[in-house]
Amino acid sequence: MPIFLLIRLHHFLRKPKAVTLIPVCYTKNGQTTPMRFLYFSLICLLASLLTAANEQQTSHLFDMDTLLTGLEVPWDLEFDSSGTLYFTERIGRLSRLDNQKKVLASAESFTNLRVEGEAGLMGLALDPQFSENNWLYTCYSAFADDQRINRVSRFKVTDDVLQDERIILDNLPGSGAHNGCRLAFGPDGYLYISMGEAFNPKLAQDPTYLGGKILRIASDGTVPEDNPFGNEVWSLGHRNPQGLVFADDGSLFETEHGPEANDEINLITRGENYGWPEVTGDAPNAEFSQALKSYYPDGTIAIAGLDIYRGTMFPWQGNLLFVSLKAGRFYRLELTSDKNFKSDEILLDRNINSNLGRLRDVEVAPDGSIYLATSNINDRNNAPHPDDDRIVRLKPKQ
Ligand SMILES: [Ca+2]
Ligand SMILES: [Ca+2]
Repeated sequence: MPIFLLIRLHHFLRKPKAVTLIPVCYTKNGQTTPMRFLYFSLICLLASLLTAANEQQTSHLFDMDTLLTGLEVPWDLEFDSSGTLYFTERIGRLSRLDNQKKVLASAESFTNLRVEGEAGLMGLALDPQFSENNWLYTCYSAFADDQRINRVSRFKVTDDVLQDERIILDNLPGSGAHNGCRLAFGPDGYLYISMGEAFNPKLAQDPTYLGGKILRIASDGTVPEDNPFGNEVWSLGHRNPQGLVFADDGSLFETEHGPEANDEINLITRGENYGWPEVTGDAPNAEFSQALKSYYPDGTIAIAGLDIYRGTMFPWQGNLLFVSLKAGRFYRLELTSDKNFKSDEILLDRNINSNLGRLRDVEVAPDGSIYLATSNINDRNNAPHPDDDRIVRLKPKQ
């Protein structure tokens, strides 16, 4: 007879949600003696625990389709209004996926592209008028006279090729890591850019230094007149911001990696100082804006991509969705009406109900399904999956 073990995973989770039903063993002839039954049950219990640890069960929330495999650190997923996906890979590929994948640009398309460590081709944004002008924007790492920099460039997609590079913001601080580089257009039509402090933590507090900041520019690179410091800086005191998204009401949310503790989710306000390196997390401090939410006081999970749920496929309208590298987690976070933390939920976790490993980006498609990008190539902790890296699509479990 089949033996079913209901494994409750409370002890793995801070906010336990996952319950996994694991069918395990059958006896050969369907009959057992009491002693054999006990012995057999113990073996089955061990086998099922190993199965749970090694194969990891998929979530009870999602049906998952793997859309692409064999990628190398897909970094930023973005959709046009018709639902066609554009995405970067950090090694310097920019591709489009509708019915099939088409590579629009490779490393040579980017001026002196610098691929090393956690640097390379990263942020991607489509122009608000993309359907008319075919302009898209990338943030990438480069060498300029042997200096490590980051830059933002505009390109045009013409005949399935990325062309006409125009550098709109150059010589941003760069390093092997802490490069930031997420892009988002605001409802004001300006382009917002997250910049890491390039391992110059003190300079994150200096409004004349463009690292450790959220920047705001016009799409031709000029500085808007109402920026708070007379340059590109919109907010300061950031460490390595890897997620940036606007809500429908114009609120700007950001994620950033903490040092040893306290990754942050921040609500970004013009001219505000978010504390790095003086303070981290959500401890009250009159001098600095505290995080909307931080994870965790006893260790980081390396939060990266961030989006806001829009659609009807899941009942999560207006929730923040974000993913983490180190913990391989996918979260949703519900806000109060005045934009404070209300609750959160871990939807996927690499140690519990996900075989995706590290997660780099999350993007909600126009149809309300949710896309995730993995980031296991060069994973320092675990060997990559044979199919890494991947882009998957999540729909509600049928
Ligand atoms: Ca994205
Ligand atoms: Ca902070």
